[in-house]
Amino acid sequence: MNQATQRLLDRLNQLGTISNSPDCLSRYYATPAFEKAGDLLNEWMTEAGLIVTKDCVGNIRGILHSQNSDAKHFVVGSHYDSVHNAGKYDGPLGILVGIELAIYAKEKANALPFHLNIVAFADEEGARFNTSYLGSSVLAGNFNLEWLDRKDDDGISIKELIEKEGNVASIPNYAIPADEWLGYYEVHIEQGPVLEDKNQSVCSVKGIAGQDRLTISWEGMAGHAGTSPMDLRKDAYCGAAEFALKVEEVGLKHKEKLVATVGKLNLFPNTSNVIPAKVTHSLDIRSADKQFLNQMVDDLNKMATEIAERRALKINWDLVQSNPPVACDIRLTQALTNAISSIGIEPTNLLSGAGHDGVMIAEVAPITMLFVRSRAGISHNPLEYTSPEDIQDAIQVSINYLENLTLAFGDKE
Ligand code: HGY
Ligand code: MN
Ligand code: MN
Repeated sequence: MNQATQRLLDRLNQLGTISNSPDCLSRYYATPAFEKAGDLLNEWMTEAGLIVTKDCVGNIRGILHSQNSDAKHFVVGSHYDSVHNAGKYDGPLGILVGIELAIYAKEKANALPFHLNIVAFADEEGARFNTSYLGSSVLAGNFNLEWLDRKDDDGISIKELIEKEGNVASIPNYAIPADEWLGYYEVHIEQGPVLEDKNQSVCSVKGIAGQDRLTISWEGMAGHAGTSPMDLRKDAYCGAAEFALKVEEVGLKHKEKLVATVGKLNLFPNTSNVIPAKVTHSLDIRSADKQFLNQMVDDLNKMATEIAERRALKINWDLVQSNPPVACDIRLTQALTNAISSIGIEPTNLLSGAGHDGVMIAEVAPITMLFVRSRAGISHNPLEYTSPEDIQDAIQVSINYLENLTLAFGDKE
């Protein structure tokens, strides 16, 4: 294992211990563990010789400047927030490969025809507020001010958190203007089984599936579990449960092109001898086909309304975030494919079912992604694992990709 891979693994393991929970890796946006991980990334970027800034949303951005002052920006990054009970590769791997790229490029910075930016994005998962890509939307200049009033389970708003670090009015200042982007590159674990089936360490990505995130609440009536007749109840949980099974049914029926998940659920008053009065849950639904995705969301909305009417429940259907499918840039992906072939790997181009920060950045710049094999396709789970050998391949391919871009853009800038 070479020095870069060893250094990356040491850092990845260190980040993997920085958690808000003693029992599992849990690093939600703007929590103490998140801040601690950010400080460490800031230190490593500075050590690599980057000019580092942190914005009020929490993105940490290190720049290795080209000698050509009006060169464009090539951004390499990923996220440093996590889901609850997370694996340690999801997000940090891409940031740490970026830092290794900066270390590699440092001594040849003058030859770089672009400003190399390494970015640790603040809130890709959206686990705390159910709105994802808060961080990357800042750099892309498409931060949605409507998100500011969203509150977490403790009633804290995004606005309050940002205003602890700075002011909301400054957010547009942190964007890279669309005409100053050269492109974006993210190295990320595949989080699926294909590379393992193909016995391949890495592959390029052709695009990212569309995703809608909703928050749905059902309101019935609290009642005594011992005295309320079964046929006279307005049980909010049974309504939500019936709907969740409908979600699964629709997903199974269209399993070739749809995934749908009810992953988070809050119940009130959440007491064993009280009929649930209110249930609020998430709905995460995805497809590469935007029209079909819209149709499925409409169909599920109709099913939910029918269940609510039949059970005399009040329903609230809130579309929190809707991201269309995005395509990776063909030309830049060709340079990445050449880098993959240059280490003797058969090029494969996969669609990503998982969302990534490139979804936001694709609105203003060409994006590329490299997937790295996940053992048994497991992710969002402490069993998530990627081998040192595959990580070493990912670093080498990334270096070769940077060299290909330097050649391709060197004479044009
Ligand atoms: O949910 C996702 O696809 C990603 O992990 N944010
Ligand atoms: Mn991720
Ligand atoms: Mn994730």
